[in-house]
Amino acid sequence: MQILILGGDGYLGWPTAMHLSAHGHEVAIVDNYLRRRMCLEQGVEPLFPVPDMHRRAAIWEKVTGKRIAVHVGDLRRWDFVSEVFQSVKPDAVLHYAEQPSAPYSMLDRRTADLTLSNNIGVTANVIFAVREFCPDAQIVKIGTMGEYGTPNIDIEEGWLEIDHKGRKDKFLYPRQASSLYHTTKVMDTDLLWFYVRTWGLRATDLMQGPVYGIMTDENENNPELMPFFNYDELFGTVLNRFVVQAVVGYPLTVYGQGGQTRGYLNIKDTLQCVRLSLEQPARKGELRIFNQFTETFSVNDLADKVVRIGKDLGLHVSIRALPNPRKEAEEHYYNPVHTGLLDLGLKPNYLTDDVLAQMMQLVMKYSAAVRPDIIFKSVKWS
Ligand code: USQ
Repeated sequence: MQILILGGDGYLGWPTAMHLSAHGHEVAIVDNYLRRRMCLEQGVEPLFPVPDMHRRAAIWEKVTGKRIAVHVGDLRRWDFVSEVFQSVKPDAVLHYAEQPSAPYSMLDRRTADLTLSNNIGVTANVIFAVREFCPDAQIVKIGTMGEYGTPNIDIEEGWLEIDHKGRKDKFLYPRQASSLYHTTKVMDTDLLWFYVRTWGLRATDLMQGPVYGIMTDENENNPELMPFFNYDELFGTVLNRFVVQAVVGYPLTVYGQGGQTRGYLNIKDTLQCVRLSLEQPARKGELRIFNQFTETFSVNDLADKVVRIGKDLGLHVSIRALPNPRKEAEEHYYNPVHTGLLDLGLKPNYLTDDVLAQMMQLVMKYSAAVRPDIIFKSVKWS
């Protein structure tokens, strides 16, 4: 397949590009380096330097003989979007091109506006471009488990049948996000569903939980191909942050009571899930939704694991419960269904002690580069 990856420079975008290329697909990536610019703007940086997209594609080609085409530009601009779609002629479009941080979206009015206009505007352009240039291509979009929030009932995979006053119908599962970023993902799903109904497009929306990890099959033994890995409060996900904190002796930043439970997955499983969704596409006129995670943990569960494995590795790891800067339930029911991707063939890489120890050992090689001052800034929701 000819696959166009939007957001190909990011934490997940670049590893996905290599993975799909390694599996025999023709891959083109697009990015405007928004993540890198937001990091510069906020004075935070990834754990290790990451070459730009042209350089990474050249390294990949040298190692594998496979080419990844690179397009640099802003997907909010229609002239750029139409040029890319007409030159690539994709069979499938994988859409990661969003501002991905909940805390960044809650910083101030300007970052809220950027999150809204970038995320909704790019999703709309992707939909318009697919209809105009490649109406048979599947759109695979990364949504988030955070769209559902933490309801006091089981979370289904995207849809809910409702029996009301003796009549039945099926609807998108109720969504109640807990940050502006997560709310833009809810809006994306609504946009997709409207145009799937109206224009008969085919789409898969992947409700992904927080991802952890660095190593994938494609970057092993080649540090220059590792992902853009953040550990700061704005752009780092919680387990990635805890691992870095443990390595440098910074007490683990558990927010509030630490009972916040989410569905987590290894970065290797993100790659599997998107590949399986691309290779076994939704039907025309179908919006298919999968819950993309492999196991659930509370923040306390993760902190306890990191303390235990850290001690095995000779690290001094402690926990510091901090007042929660976010507005979220700290003790709640959480039972989401997640069978759809297993049915497509996902073979999970669970968070075993070995996996966590390997990740810590890798981060230990970069401990001198860690900047403790960017770990906790307390971006408040209120
Ligand atoms: N948390 C802590 N301490 C920290 C950081 C986070 O206790 O130092 C807590 C948060 O309050 C939250 C949980 O850990 O309850 C997860 O936080 P996170 O920062 O790992 O995840 P989140 O902000 O929800 O966003 C991340 C990604 C986002 C993705 C989302 C999936 O940045 O792109 O959509 O995970 S989900 O969480 O399922 O919505």
